[in-house]
Amino acid sequence: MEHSERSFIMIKPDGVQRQLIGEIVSRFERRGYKLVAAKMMTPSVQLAKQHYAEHDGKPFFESLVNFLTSGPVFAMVWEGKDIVATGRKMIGKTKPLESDPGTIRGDFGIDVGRNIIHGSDSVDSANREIKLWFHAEDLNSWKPVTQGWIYE
Ligand code: IDP
Repeated sequence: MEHSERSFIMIKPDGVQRQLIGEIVSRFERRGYKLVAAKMMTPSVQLAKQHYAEHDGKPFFESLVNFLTSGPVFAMVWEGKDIVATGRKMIGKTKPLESDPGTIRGDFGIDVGRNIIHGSDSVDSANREIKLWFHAEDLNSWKPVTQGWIYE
């Protein structure tokens, strides 16, 4: 019973400003996922560009980088069974207005450029993003006592 899939989840500057850190962390905790790393930081332009490299050249790229570097973000690594796909479901669609109520973007957002949170879109992206934002020694291996009540 090893559920070691990991995802990089980041509360963007709008989510931090709107004091949604506790709300969002709580949703992942209550679902049964395990927090293995977290830090608050203001990303450098270089880091933001690397993170969103796949969007380089798109019309919204510059404003996206400006937004992400405008203030502190709350970067996290969460672990558990199917965390990448389930994390995306919990987050909602890229556009908050297209996100169902009950999802994070569907409950708290309106505009795409203020969509509160990032979550890795594949296991490969997760591995890349975790390496980009965290040092290996910042990732905690631990076994929550609740594990046997969440996984059968
Ligand atoms: P995702 O965050 O749901 O994975 P992506 O398509 O990877 O969505 O886009 C990354 C981020 O770029 C989005 O979360 C959003 O902040 C921003 N973005 C995406 N498309 C647009 C757009 O058309 N206009 C403005 N910002 C956009």
